[in-house]
Amino acid sequence: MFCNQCEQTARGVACTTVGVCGKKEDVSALQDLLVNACRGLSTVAIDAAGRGIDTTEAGRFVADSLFTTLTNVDFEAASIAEKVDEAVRLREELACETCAEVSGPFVDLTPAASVEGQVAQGIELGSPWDVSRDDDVQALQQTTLYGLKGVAAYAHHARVLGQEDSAVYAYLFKALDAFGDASLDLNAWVGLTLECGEVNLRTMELLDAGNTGTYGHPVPTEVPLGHRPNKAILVSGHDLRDLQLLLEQTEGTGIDVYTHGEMLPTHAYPELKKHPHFYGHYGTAWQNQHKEFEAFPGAILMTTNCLMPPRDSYKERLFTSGPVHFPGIPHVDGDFSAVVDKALAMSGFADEADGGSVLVGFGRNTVLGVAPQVIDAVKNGAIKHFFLVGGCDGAKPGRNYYTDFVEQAPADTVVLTLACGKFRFFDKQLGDIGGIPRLLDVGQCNDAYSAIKIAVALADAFEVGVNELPLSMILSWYEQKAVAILLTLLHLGITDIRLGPTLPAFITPNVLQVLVDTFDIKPIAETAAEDLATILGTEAA
Ligand code: FSO
Ligand code: SF4
Repeated sequence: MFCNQCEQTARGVACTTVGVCGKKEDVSALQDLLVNACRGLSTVAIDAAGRGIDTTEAGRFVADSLFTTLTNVDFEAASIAEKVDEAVRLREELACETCAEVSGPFVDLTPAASVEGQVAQGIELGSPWDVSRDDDVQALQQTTLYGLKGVAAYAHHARVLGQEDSAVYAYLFKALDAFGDASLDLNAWVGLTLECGEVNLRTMELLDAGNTGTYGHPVPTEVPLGHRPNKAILVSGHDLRDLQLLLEQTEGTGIDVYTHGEMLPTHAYPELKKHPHFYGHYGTAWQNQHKEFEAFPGAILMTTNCLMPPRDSYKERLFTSGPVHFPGIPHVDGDFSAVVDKALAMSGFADEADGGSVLVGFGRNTVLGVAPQVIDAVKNGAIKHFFLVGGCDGAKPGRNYYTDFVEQAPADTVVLTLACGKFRFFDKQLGDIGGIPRLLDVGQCNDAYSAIKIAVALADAFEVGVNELPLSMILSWYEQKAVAILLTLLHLGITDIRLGPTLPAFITPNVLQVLVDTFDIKPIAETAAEDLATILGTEAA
């Protein structure tokens, strides 16, 4: 196996025997086979679209398939093998027997009949990028592939809420087909990689429309971090639709629903918060789930990443939905009665505990609703600088930089945050500047679009470009949605981004140099104090 797609990859190079995430060699081989099968399907879909055939189903399938290959989503060999078969079925459906033959890698892939056979096939066919190309082209192919996986995740979430755009699927086909095109040089791959960022922006726009169109714009909402005496279900991941269904199906059962990890910002959506049993938030970021799930006295539903291989202590009360699968864990889609039954059979919380609260709901609508006050505060010097401290959390050491950064940010600065990295500081009391909270939770990683809209609106108000704003982006990455978001920021021409805790293993020194030269992207410094001093032009403390 060779997997280098996430930040915790072994030795900072690649996982080659078993994933640090717990992914096994058979699953890795099947994921490679599935991506390769999607490459063949994409080549045929491009040809079919040229013949006027509707390829929407194939587009949806490719998006869903790529989503399952994200870090911490699908650990189950059988479910991936089924998708390989489905890729081939769709490819055959789109193929034309009487037309000129379509050529390209994997356009005639025939999957083995058994899961074991497909594993062997996946190993034999290898990684879904062209290993015969030079290292820099391979690096850009990998960057594009990982960005595509992020796009695929957002496209899936958007589609579940009724939003899709055939242009997004067309890009998935185009990029996957391009992996086999030996005529594309380094520059062409730079273009395709940045185009991934452009398509991701469109995809995040669709998701934003799906979320806000279905559930309303997030409003500032205080979320309890304690608990109250009732039966309980914990919902983790990112999927708002699953949460909605779960809230509806638990209505009147006496069960309270708690969020975990990236589900925290969902408390701010009017159409979700209206449920009185949508009570509070429990726990922190994904990498703490072993301890937190173990201690939770109810059923647990994992809707998307980041699932860790579960411990025996809570295995029998864990359920997966959507793209998530784990061997031996019941998969439930839409009908959550098994989750409800499990919660009813458990003790739930026996007592009341006041754990304090956090404020969420500072999406673009809320923040731009107070734009005049924010602009005044900047003009009169009350707010000197904005920091977007956003991105994923993770288990590796070095991430305390982000906690330090927020703690040490001067009192005349405002911190916007999103994604699970916020759990390093989400409950810090940073106070306010003239009524504007100093810590503003924009939402999930899936809400990066909202942060971009806020930055663009502020730039418009000051009649400058985003790069001229007193705004610095301090990002943390872990998995492939973060790659897609980073490519979007680069596509928008945003410079001077600080990225940590380590740079991606799939970036070669030459590609890094291009990023540095063009976008002035840089790794985070050793300490937060150093970066704060550089950004603010002050002496390090
Ligand atoms: Fe985190 Fe996981 Fe949301 Fe990621 S829970 S790490 S970027 O999947 O998606 O922020
Ligand atoms: Fe390793 Fe990350 Fe790949 Fe898992 S997803 S196998 S941890 S590189």
